[in-house]
Amino acid sequence: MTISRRRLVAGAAVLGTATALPASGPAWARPQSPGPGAAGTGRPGKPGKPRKPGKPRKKAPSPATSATEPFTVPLTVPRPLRPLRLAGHDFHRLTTGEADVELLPGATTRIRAYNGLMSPLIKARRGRPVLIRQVNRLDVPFAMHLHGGHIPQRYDGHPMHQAEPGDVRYYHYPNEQRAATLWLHDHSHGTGHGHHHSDSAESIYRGLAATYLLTDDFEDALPLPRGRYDVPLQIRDARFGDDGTLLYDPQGFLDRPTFLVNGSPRPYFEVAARKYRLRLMNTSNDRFFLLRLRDGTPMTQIASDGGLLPAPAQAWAVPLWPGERIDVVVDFSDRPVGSQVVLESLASFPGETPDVMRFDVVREARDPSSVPGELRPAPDLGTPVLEREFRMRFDPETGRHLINERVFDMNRVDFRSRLGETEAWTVVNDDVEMNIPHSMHPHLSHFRILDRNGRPPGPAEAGLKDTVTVAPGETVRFAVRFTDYTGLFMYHCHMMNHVAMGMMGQMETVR
Ligand SMILES: [Cu+2]
Repeated sequence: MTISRRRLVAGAAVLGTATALPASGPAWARPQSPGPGAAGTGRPGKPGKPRKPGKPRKKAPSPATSATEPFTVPLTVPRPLRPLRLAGHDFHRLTTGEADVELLPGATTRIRAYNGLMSPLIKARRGRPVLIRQVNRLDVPFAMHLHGGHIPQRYDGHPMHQAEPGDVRYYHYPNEQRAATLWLHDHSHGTGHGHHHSDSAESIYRGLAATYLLTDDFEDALPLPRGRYDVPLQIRDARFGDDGTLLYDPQGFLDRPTFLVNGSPRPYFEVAARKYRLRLMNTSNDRFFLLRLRDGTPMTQIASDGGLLPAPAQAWAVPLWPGERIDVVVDFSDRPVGSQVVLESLASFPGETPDVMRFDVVREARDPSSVPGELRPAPDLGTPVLEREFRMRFDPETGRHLINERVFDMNRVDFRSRLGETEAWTVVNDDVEMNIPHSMHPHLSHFRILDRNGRPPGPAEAGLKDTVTVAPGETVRFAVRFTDYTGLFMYHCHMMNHVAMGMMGQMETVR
Protein backbone atom coordinates (compact mmCIF):
# COMPACT_ATOMS: atom_id res chain seq x y z
CA MET A 1 0.00 0.00 0.00
CA THR A 2 2.56 2.53 1.01
CA ILE A 3 5.85 2.90 -0.73
CA SER A 4 8.53 1.48 1.50
CA ARG A 5 11.61 3.40 2.45
CA ARG A 6 13.74 0.66 0.91
CA ARG A 7 11.94 1.00 -2.36
CA LEU A 8 12.27 4.76 -2.19
CA VAL A 9 15.98 4.59 -1.60
CA ALA A 10 16.33 2.00 -4.32
CA GLY A 11 14.47 4.34 -6.64
CA ALA A 12 16.76 7.15 -5.67
CA ALA A 13 19.79 4.94 -6.14
CA VAL A 14 18.86 4.70 -9.78
CA LEU A 15 19.14 8.45 -9.81
CA GLY A 16 22.52 8.33 -8.16
CA THR A 17 21.37 10.20 -5.11
CA ALA A 18 20.45 7.46 -2.70
CA THR A 19 22.34 9.04 0.13
CA ALA A 20 20.56 12.32 -0.39
CA LEU A 21 17.82 10.58 1.53
CA PRO A 22 19.23 9.78 4.94
CA ALA A 23 17.45 7.03 6.77
CA SER A 24 16.97 9.25 9.78
CA GLY A 25 17.12 12.93 10.47
CA PRO A 26 14.92 15.95 10.29
CA ALA A 27 11.83 16.13 8.23
CA TRP A 28 13.44 18.12 5.43
CA ALA A 29 15.00 14.99 4.05
CA ARG A 30 12.85 12.25 5.42
CA PRO A 31 10.50 10.74 2.91
CA GLN A 32 7.12 10.82 4.51
CA SER A 33 5.17 7.65 4.42
CA PRO A 34 1.98 8.65 2.76
CA GLY A 35 -0.66 9.32 5.36
CA PRO A 36 -4.36 9.92 5.12
CA GLY A 37 -5.19 11.71 1.92
CA ALA A 38 -2.00 10.48 0.33
CA ALA A 39 -2.92 7.25 -1.32
CA GLY A 40 -0.16 4.77 -1.74
CA THR A 41 0.74 3.18 -5.01
CA GLY A 42 -1.81 1.45 -7.10
CA ARG A 43 -4.79 3.74 -6.67
CA PRO A 44 -5.47 5.27 -10.00
CA GLY A 45 -7.26 8.57 -9.93
CA LYS A 46 -11.02 8.23 -9.70
CA PRO A 47 -12.46 8.64 -13.11
CA GLY A 48 -14.29 11.88 -12.70
CA LYS A 49 -16.18 14.08 -15.06
CA PRO A 50 -13.80 15.90 -17.32
CA ARG A 51 -14.02 19.59 -16.57
CA LYS A 52 -15.56 21.48 -19.43
CA PRO A 53 -13.59 24.52 -20.41
CA GLY A 54 -15.53 27.66 -19.65
CA LYS A 55 -17.70 25.98 -17.08
CA PRO A 56 -17.55 28.10 -13.98
CA ARG A 57 -15.83 26.58 -10.99
CA LYS A 58 -17.85 25.85 -7.93
CA LYS A 59 -18.13 28.88 -5.72
CA ALA A 60 -14.67 29.87 -4.57
CA PRO A 61 -14.07 28.93 -0.97
CA SER A 62 -12.60 31.48 1.37
CA PRO A 63 -8.96 32.17 0.57
CA ALA A 64 -7.75 30.68 3.80
CA THR A 65 -9.13 27.27 2.96
CA SER A 66 -8.43 27.48 -0.75
CA ALA A 67 -4.75 27.75 0.06
CA THR A 68 -4.91 24.20 1.25
CA GLU A 69 -7.67 22.74 -0.91
CA PRO A 70 -6.01 21.07 -3.88
CA PHE A 71 -7.11 21.03 -7.50
CA THR A 72 -9.56 23.92 -7.48
CA VAL A 73 -7.47 26.24 -9.66
CA PRO A 74 -6.31 25.57 -13.23
CA LEU A 75 -2.59 25.57 -13.95
CA THR A 76 -1.35 28.75 -15.55
CA VAL A 77 0.81 27.88 -18.53
CA PRO A 78 2.75 31.03 -19.32
CA ARG A 79 2.77 32.38 -22.84
CA PRO A 80 6.27 33.40 -23.90
CA LEU A 81 6.96 37.12 -23.61
CA ARG A 82 7.06 38.63 -27.09
CA PRO A 83 10.41 40.15 -27.94
CA LEU A 84 11.13 42.96 -30.31
CA ARG A 85 13.31 41.55 -33.06
CA LEU A 86 16.28 43.83 -33.55
CA ALA A 87 19.36 43.29 -35.71
CA GLY A 88 19.99 39.67 -34.75
CA HIS A 89 18.80 40.11 -31.17
CA ASP A 90 15.64 39.45 -29.25
CA PHE A 91 14.94 42.55 -27.21
CA HIS A 92 12.82 42.39 -24.05
CA ARG A 93 11.73 45.04 -21.60
CA LEU A 94 11.44 43.74 -18.06
CA THR A 95 10.13 45.95 -15.32
CA THR A 96 10.56 44.64 -11.82
CA GLY A 97 7.98 46.00 -9.43
CA GLU A 98 5.26 45.10 -7.01
CA ALA A 99 2.03 43.76 -8.43
CA ASP A 100 -1.29 42.65 -7.01
CA VAL A 101 -2.29 39.33 -8.48
CA GLU A 102 -4.83 36.62 -7.77
CA LEU A 103 -2.98 33.49 -6.75
CA LEU A 104 -5.62 32.16 -4.38
CA PRO A 105 -9.19 32.33 -5.69
CA GLY A 106 -10.92 35.47 -4.54
CA ALA A 107 -7.88 36.95 -2.80
CA THR A 108 -5.31 39.49 -3.84
CA THR A 109 -1.64 38.87 -3.17
CA ARG A 110 1.06 41.46 -3.50
CA ILE A 111 4.13 39.98 -5.17
CA ARG A 112 7.41 41.19 -6.62
CA ALA A 113 7.04 40.59 -10.32
CA TYR A 114 8.56 40.88 -13.74
CA ASN A 115 6.09 42.90 -15.82
CA GLY A 116 3.37 42.22 -13.27
CA LEU A 117 3.55 38.47 -13.84
CA MET A 118 4.18 35.47 -11.65
CA SER A 119 6.45 32.88 -13.32
CA PRO A 120 6.71 34.52 -16.77
CA LEU A 121 8.43 32.73 -19.65
CA ILE A 122 11.17 33.93 -21.97
CA LYS A 123 11.97 31.71 -24.92
CA ALA A 124 15.41 32.03 -26.44
CA ARG A 125 17.27 30.37 -29.26
CA ARG A 126 20.87 29.27 -29.31
CA GLY A 127 22.88 31.58 -31.57
CA ARG A 128 20.45 34.44 -31.14
CA PRO A 129 21.41 36.80 -28.29
CA VAL A 130 18.86 38.26 -25.95
CA LEU A 131 19.06 41.88 -24.86
CA ILE A 132 17.01 42.95 -21.86
CA ARG A 133 16.31 46.47 -20.69
CA GLN A 134 15.45 46.15 -17.05
CA VAL A 135 13.85 48.92 -15.03
CA ASN A 136 13.75 48.50 -11.28
CA ARG A 137 10.49 49.89 -9.89
CA LEU A 138 10.92 48.03 -6.61
CA ASP A 139 11.85 49.90 -3.46
CA VAL A 140 14.72 47.45 -2.93
CA PRO A 141 17.81 46.74 -5.04
CA PHE A 142 17.61 44.07 -7.70
CA ALA A 143 20.27 42.11 -9.56
CA MET A 144 19.18 39.75 -12.31
CA HIS A 145 20.96 36.42 -12.55
CA LEU A 146 20.38 33.96 -15.35
CA HIS A 147 20.80 30.71 -13.46
CA GLY A 148 22.74 28.29 -15.67
CA GLY A 149 23.64 31.01 -18.15
CA HIS A 150 27.12 31.23 -19.66
CA ILE A 151 27.42 34.99 -19.77
CA PRO A 152 29.92 37.84 -19.28
CA GLN A 153 30.44 38.97 -15.74
CA ARG A 154 28.86 42.40 -16.13
CA TYR A 155 25.53 40.77 -17.01
CA ASP A 156 25.70 38.02 -14.40
CA GLY A 157 23.76 39.78 -11.68
CA HIS A 158 26.73 40.23 -9.36
CA PRO A 159 25.59 42.22 -6.30
CA MET A 160 28.04 44.99 -7.22
CA HIS A 161 25.96 45.51 -10.35
CA GLN A 162 22.61 45.58 -8.65
CA ALA A 163 20.04 48.08 -9.83
CA GLU A 164 18.99 50.47 -7.09
CA PRO A 165 15.34 51.56 -6.99
CA GLY A 166 14.65 53.56 -10.15
CA ASP A 167 17.74 52.33 -11.99
CA VAL A 168 17.77 51.00 -15.54
CA ARG A 169 20.18 48.23 -16.50
CA TYR A 170 20.87 46.32 -19.69
CA TYR A 171 21.60 42.62 -19.79
CA HIS A 172 23.05 40.84 -22.81
CA TYR A 173 22.84 37.07 -22.96
CA PRO A 174 24.91 35.51 -25.80
CA ASN A 175 22.97 32.20 -25.86
CA GLU A 176 25.98 30.34 -27.19
CA GLN A 177 25.34 27.34 -24.99
CA ARG A 178 23.32 24.14 -25.28
CA ALA A 179 19.56 24.08 -25.06
CA ALA A 180 18.47 23.92 -21.42
CA THR A 181 15.83 25.06 -18.98
CA LEU A 182 17.35 28.11 -17.26
CA TRP A 183 15.75 30.59 -14.93
CA LEU A 184 16.07 34.25 -14.09
CA HIS A 185 16.12 35.25 -10.47
CA ASP A 186 17.20 38.02 -8.19
CA HIS A 187 20.78 37.92 -6.93
CA SER A 188 20.95 41.11 -4.88
CA HIS A 189 22.65 40.84 -1.56
CA GLY A 190 21.49 42.68 1.52
CA THR A 191 23.05 45.87 2.70
CA GLY A 192 21.49 44.93 5.99
CA HIS A 193 19.52 47.95 7.04
CA GLY A 194 16.17 49.51 6.86
CA HIS A 195 14.27 50.47 3.81
CA HIS A 196 16.83 49.26 1.33
CA HIS A 197 17.47 45.96 2.95
CA SER A 198 17.11 43.33 0.32
CA ASP A 199 18.26 39.86 -0.27
CA SER A 200 17.67 37.47 -3.07
CA ALA A 201 15.96 34.94 -0.80
CA GLU A 202 13.09 37.31 -0.11
CA SER A 203 12.78 38.59 -3.68
CA ILE A 204 12.69 35.07 -5.10
CA TYR A 205 10.14 34.11 -2.45
CA ARG A 206 8.00 37.10 -3.35
CA GLY A 207 7.94 36.13 -7.01
CA LEU A 208 11.06 37.20 -8.92
CA ALA A 209 11.58 33.94 -10.78
CA ALA A 210 11.15 33.70 -14.56
CA THR A 211 11.65 30.68 -16.78
CA TYR A 212 14.25 31.11 -19.53
CA LEU A 213 13.81 28.34 -22.00
CA LEU A 214 16.72 27.99 -24.41
CA THR A 215 16.23 25.77 -27.46
CA ASP A 216 18.55 24.72 -30.27
CA ASP A 217 18.71 22.81 -33.54
CA PHE A 218 20.17 19.66 -31.99
CA GLU A 219 17.26 19.27 -29.63
CA ASP A 220 14.70 20.19 -32.27
CA ALA A 221 15.96 17.34 -34.45
CA LEU A 222 14.85 14.85 -31.79
CA PRO A 223 11.24 13.61 -31.78
CA LEU A 224 10.54 14.79 -28.20
CA PRO A 225 7.18 16.32 -27.24
CA ARG A 226 7.13 19.98 -28.23
CA GLY A 227 4.93 23.03 -28.52
CA ARG A 228 1.93 22.87 -26.21
CA TYR A 229 3.13 19.47 -25.01
CA ASP A 230 6.33 20.98 -23.60
CA VAL A 231 5.36 22.66 -20.35
CA PRO A 232 7.49 24.64 -17.86
CA LEU A 233 6.49 23.95 -14.26
CA GLN A 234 7.97 26.22 -11.60
CA ILE A 235 7.32 24.41 -8.33
CA ARG A 236 7.75 26.09 -4.97
CA ASP A 237 6.34 26.43 -1.49
CA ALA A 238 4.82 29.46 0.20
CA ARG A 239 2.92 30.59 3.25
CA PHE A 240 -0.21 32.72 2.99
CA GLY A 241 -2.11 34.72 5.54
CA ASP A 242 -5.88 34.42 5.75
CA ASP A 243 -6.27 37.48 3.52
CA GLY A 244 -4.00 36.11 0.81
CA THR A 245 -0.88 37.96 1.96
CA LEU A 246 2.34 36.17 1.10
CA LEU A 247 4.06 35.77 4.46
CA TYR A 248 7.84 35.81 4.53
CA ASP A 249 9.89 34.79 7.51
CA PRO A 250 13.49 33.96 6.63
CA GLN A 251 13.69 31.46 9.47
CA GLY A 252 10.24 30.06 8.74
CA PHE A 253 11.22 27.90 5.81
CA LEU A 254 9.88 24.77 7.49
CA ASP A 255 6.43 26.31 7.67
CA ARG A 256 5.45 26.99 4.07
CA PRO A 257 2.67 24.49 3.52
CA THR A 258 1.18 25.73 0.24
CA PHE A 259 2.70 24.47 -2.99
CA LEU A 260 2.51 26.71 -6.04
CA VAL A 261 3.02 25.60 -9.63
CA ASN A 262 3.59 28.57 -11.95
CA GLY A 263 1.96 30.60 -9.19
CA SER A 264 -1.20 28.45 -8.96
CA PRO A 265 -1.89 26.69 -5.65
CA ARG A 266 -1.94 22.92 -6.21
CA PRO A 267 -3.55 23.32 -9.63
CA TYR A 268 -5.16 20.87 -11.98
CA PHE A 269 -3.97 20.69 -15.58
CA GLU A 270 -6.06 19.34 -18.41
CA VAL A 271 -3.97 17.10 -20.63
CA ALA A 272 -4.39 14.91 -23.68
CA ALA A 273 -3.81 11.17 -23.53
CA ARG A 274 -0.30 11.35 -24.95
CA LYS A 275 3.30 12.18 -24.00
CA TYR A 276 4.25 15.48 -22.38
CA ARG A 277 7.60 17.02 -21.64
CA LEU A 278 7.42 18.55 -18.18
CA ARG A 279 10.20 20.96 -17.23
CA LEU A 280 10.29 20.64 -13.46
CA MET A 281 12.00 23.55 -11.74
CA ASN A 282 12.38 23.97 -8.01
CA THR A 283 12.17 27.71 -7.41
CA SER A 284 11.67 27.38 -3.65
CA ASN A 285 14.02 29.07 -1.23
CA ASP A 286 14.77 25.91 0.73
CA ARG A 287 12.21 23.17 0.05
CA PHE A 288 13.20 19.73 -1.21
CA PHE A 289 10.69 17.92 -3.42
CA LEU A 290 10.70 14.21 -4.12
CA LEU A 291 8.22 14.11 -6.96
CA ARG A 292 6.29 11.14 -8.17
CA LEU A 293 3.01 10.36 -9.84
CA ARG A 294 0.81 8.82 -7.17
CA ASP A 295 -0.55 6.03 -9.33
CA GLY A 296 2.93 4.79 -10.13
CA THR A 297 3.13 6.12 -13.69
CA PRO A 298 6.84 6.20 -14.45
CA MET A 299 8.61 9.36 -15.50
CA THR A 300 11.38 9.33 -18.06
CA GLN A 301 14.01 11.87 -17.16
CA ILE A 302 15.54 13.38 -20.29
CA ALA A 303 17.36 16.47 -19.04
CA SER A 304 18.98 18.03 -16.00
CA ASP A 305 20.20 21.57 -15.26
CA GLY A 306 22.43 21.81 -18.34
CA GLY A 307 20.09 20.23 -20.88
CA LEU A 308 19.59 16.78 -22.35
CA LEU A 309 21.11 13.73 -20.65
CA PRO A 310 23.31 11.35 -22.65
CA ALA A 311 20.48 8.81 -22.36
CA PRO A 312 17.02 8.83 -20.77
CA ALA A 313 16.68 7.59 -17.20
CA GLN A 314 13.53 5.92 -15.89
CA ALA A 315 12.39 7.18 -12.53
CA TRP A 316 9.51 6.45 -10.17
CA ALA A 317 10.40 9.47 -8.08
CA VAL A 318 12.47 12.50 -8.98
CA PRO A 319 14.45 14.40 -6.32
CA LEU A 320 14.45 18.14 -6.97
CA TRP A 321 16.39 20.55 -4.78
CA PRO A 322 16.21 24.35 -4.82
CA GLY A 323 17.60 25.79 -8.05
CA GLU A 324 17.61 22.46 -9.89
CA ARG A 325 15.76 21.57 -13.08
CA ILE A 326 14.77 18.15 -14.32
CA ASP A 327 12.86 17.57 -17.54
CA VAL A 328 10.76 14.43 -17.66
CA VAL A 329 8.55 12.87 -20.29
CA VAL A 330 5.30 11.46 -18.94
CA ASP A 331 3.07 9.33 -21.10
CA PHE A 332 -0.67 9.62 -20.39
CA SER A 333 -1.62 7.59 -23.47
CA ASP A 334 -2.81 4.53 -21.56
CA ARG A 335 -5.03 6.65 -19.30
CA PRO A 336 -8.68 6.74 -20.26
CA VAL A 337 -10.28 10.11 -20.81
CA GLY A 338 -11.69 11.15 -17.46
CA SER A 339 -8.82 9.80 -15.37
CA GLN A 340 -6.71 11.89 -13.06
CA VAL A 341 -3.08 11.56 -12.06
CA VAL A 342 -1.72 13.37 -9.01
CA LEU A 343 1.86 14.63 -8.79
CA GLU A 344 2.93 14.58 -5.17
CA SER A 345 6.04 15.13 -3.09
CA LEU A 346 7.13 12.22 -0.93
CA ALA A 347 9.34 14.61 1.04
CA SER A 348 6.43 16.56 2.51
CA PHE A 349 6.46 17.16 6.22
CA PRO A 350 4.08 15.25 8.46
CA GLY A 351 0.74 17.04 8.49
CA GLU A 352 1.31 18.69 5.13
CA THR A 353 -0.72 17.91 2.04
CA PRO A 354 1.75 16.20 -0.29
CA ASP A 355 -0.22 17.06 -3.45
CA VAL A 356 1.60 19.30 -5.91
CA MET A 357 -0.77 19.25 -8.89
CA ARG A 358 -3.16 16.99 -10.78
CA PHE A 359 -3.19 15.99 -14.43
CA ASP A 360 -6.73 15.52 -15.73
CA VAL A 361 -6.86 13.51 -18.93
CA VAL A 362 -9.62 15.18 -20.95
CA ARG A 363 -9.10 14.14 -24.57
CA GLU A 364 -7.44 11.75 -26.96
CA ALA A 365 -4.64 13.02 -29.16
CA ARG A 366 -2.35 11.86 -31.91
CA ASP A 367 1.18 11.49 -30.60
CA PRO A 368 4.07 11.50 -33.06
CA SER A 369 6.60 12.08 -30.26
CA SER A 370 9.00 9.56 -28.79
CA VAL A 371 12.01 9.41 -26.51
CA PRO A 372 15.11 8.15 -28.33
CA GLY A 373 17.42 5.73 -26.52
CA GLU A 374 20.26 8.20 -26.92
CA LEU A 375 19.81 11.90 -26.38
CA ARG A 376 22.91 14.09 -26.28
CA PRO A 377 26.46 13.09 -25.37
CA ALA A 378 27.89 15.11 -22.51
CA PRO A 379 30.80 17.31 -23.57
CA ASP A 380 34.33 16.30 -22.66
CA LEU A 381 35.44 18.78 -20.01
CA GLY A 382 39.02 17.46 -20.00
CA THR A 383 41.16 16.08 -17.21
CA PRO A 384 41.35 18.16 -14.04
CA VAL A 385 44.69 19.85 -13.49
CA LEU A 386 43.91 21.11 -10.00
CA GLU A 387 41.72 20.29 -7.04
CA ARG A 388 39.69 22.58 -4.81
CA GLU A 389 37.89 21.63 -1.67
CA PHE A 390 34.76 23.30 -0.31
CA ARG A 391 33.62 22.38 3.18
CA MET A 392 30.09 23.45 3.99
CA ARG A 393 28.77 23.82 7.50
CA PHE A 394 26.42 25.76 9.72
CA ASP A 395 28.00 27.47 12.70
CA PRO A 396 25.55 27.32 15.61
CA GLU A 397 27.67 29.83 17.55
CA THR A 398 27.13 32.65 15.06
CA GLY A 399 24.08 31.41 13.18
CA ARG A 400 26.07 31.72 9.94
CA HIS A 401 26.49 29.24 7.12
CA LEU A 402 30.14 28.84 6.17
CA ILE A 403 32.13 27.73 3.14
CA ASN A 404 35.64 26.80 4.27
CA GLU A 405 34.96 28.54 7.58
CA ARG A 406 34.16 31.88 5.94
CA VAL A 407 31.08 33.94 5.22
CA PHE A 408 30.62 35.92 2.03
CA ASP A 409 32.58 39.13 1.72
CA MET A 410 32.15 41.12 -1.45
CA ASN A 411 35.59 42.67 -0.90
CA ARG A 412 37.34 39.32 -0.85
CA VAL A 413 38.27 37.14 -3.81
CA ASP A 414 38.30 33.58 -2.54
CA PHE A 415 40.38 32.15 -5.40
CA ARG A 416 41.32 32.65 -9.01
CA SER A 417 40.59 30.24 -11.84
CA ARG A 418 42.33 30.20 -15.18
CA LEU A 419 40.01 30.14 -18.17
CA GLY A 420 40.18 26.86 -20.04
CA GLU A 421 41.72 24.87 -17.20
CA THR A 422 39.73 21.91 -15.93
CA GLU A 423 39.31 21.86 -12.15
CA ALA A 424 38.01 19.18 -9.83
CA TRP A 425 35.82 20.56 -7.04
CA THR A 426 35.25 18.48 -3.96
CA VAL A 427 32.23 19.57 -1.96
CA VAL A 428 31.95 18.16 1.56
CA ASN A 429 28.92 18.65 3.77
CA ASP A 430 30.19 18.67 7.34
CA ASP A 431 26.76 19.14 8.91
CA VAL A 432 26.32 15.56 10.05
CA GLU A 433 25.39 16.57 13.57
CA MET A 434 23.10 19.42 12.57
CA ASN A 435 21.79 17.34 9.67
CA ILE A 436 21.51 20.19 7.18
CA PRO A 437 21.73 19.69 3.41
CA HIS A 438 23.83 22.09 1.35
CA SER A 439 24.35 22.55 -2.34
CA MET A 440 26.95 24.08 -4.62
CA HIS A 441 26.15 26.33 -7.54
CA PRO A 442 29.07 27.93 -9.37
CA HIS A 443 28.15 30.64 -11.84
CA LEU A 444 29.49 30.84 -15.42
CA SER A 445 29.88 27.17 -16.37
CA HIS A 446 28.16 23.85 -16.05
CA PHE A 447 29.95 20.88 -14.54
CA ARG A 448 29.95 17.11 -14.68
CA ILE A 449 29.72 15.01 -11.57
CA LEU A 450 32.74 12.71 -11.20
CA ASP A 451 31.58 10.84 -8.15
CA ARG A 452 29.27 10.94 -5.17
CA ASN A 453 30.83 9.35 -2.08
CA GLY A 454 33.38 7.72 -4.34
CA ARG A 455 30.82 6.17 -6.66
CA PRO A 456 30.28 7.30 -10.23
CA PRO A 457 27.00 9.12 -10.91
CA GLY A 458 23.91 7.28 -12.04
CA PRO A 459 22.23 8.04 -15.37
CA ALA A 460 20.18 10.93 -13.94
CA GLU A 461 23.34 12.76 -12.91
CA ALA A 462 25.38 11.87 -15.99
CA GLY A 463 24.66 15.10 -17.86
CA LEU A 464 25.62 18.72 -17.32
CA LYS A 465 24.67 20.20 -13.96
CA ASP A 466 24.95 23.64 -12.42
CA THR A 467 23.64 22.92 -8.94
CA VAL A 468 24.36 19.83 -6.89
CA THR A 469 23.07 19.02 -3.44
CA VAL A 470 25.26 17.27 -0.92
CA ALA A 471 23.55 15.57 2.01
CA PRO A 472 25.06 15.68 5.51
CA GLY A 473 28.25 13.65 5.55
CA GLU A 474 28.36 13.33 1.78
CA THR A 475 31.18 14.23 -0.58
CA VAL A 476 30.54 15.11 -4.20
CA ARG A 477 33.28 15.72 -6.74
CA PHE A 478 32.72 17.39 -10.07
CA ALA A 479 34.79 18.57 -13.02
CA VAL A 480 34.31 22.14 -14.17
CA ARG A 481 36.04 24.28 -16.76
CA PHE A 482 35.39 28.00 -16.83
CA THR A 483 35.67 29.52 -20.28
CA ASP A 484 35.34 32.74 -22.27
CA TYR A 485 34.65 35.40 -19.65
CA THR A 486 37.00 36.94 -17.10
CA GLY A 487 35.92 38.65 -13.93
CA LEU A 488 34.27 38.07 -10.59
CA PHE A 489 31.69 35.31 -10.37
CA MET A 490 29.81 33.94 -7.41
CA TYR A 491 29.52 30.39 -6.17
CA HIS A 492 27.13 29.49 -3.39
CA CYS A 493 24.80 27.09 -1.72
CA HIS A 494 21.33 27.34 -3.31
CA MET A 495 19.38 27.00 -0.09
CA MET A 496 18.50 30.68 -0.18
CA ASN A 497 18.21 30.96 3.55
CA HIS A 498 21.83 29.77 3.80
CA VAL A 499 22.98 32.31 1.21
CA ALA A 500 21.39 35.06 3.26
CA MET A 501 23.44 33.77 6.20
CA GLY A 502 26.72 33.97 4.32
CA MET A 503 27.07 30.77 2.33
CA MET A 504 28.59 32.31 -0.78
CA GLY A 505 31.99 33.11 -2.17
CA GLN A 506 33.45 34.75 -5.21
CA MET A 507 36.06 33.59 -7.65
CA GLU A 508 37.90 35.57 -10.26
CA THR A 509 38.39 34.01 -13.65
CA VAL A 510 41.60 35.13 -15.35
CA ARG A 511 43.41 34.47 -18.63
CU1 LIG B 1 23.57 25.44 2.45
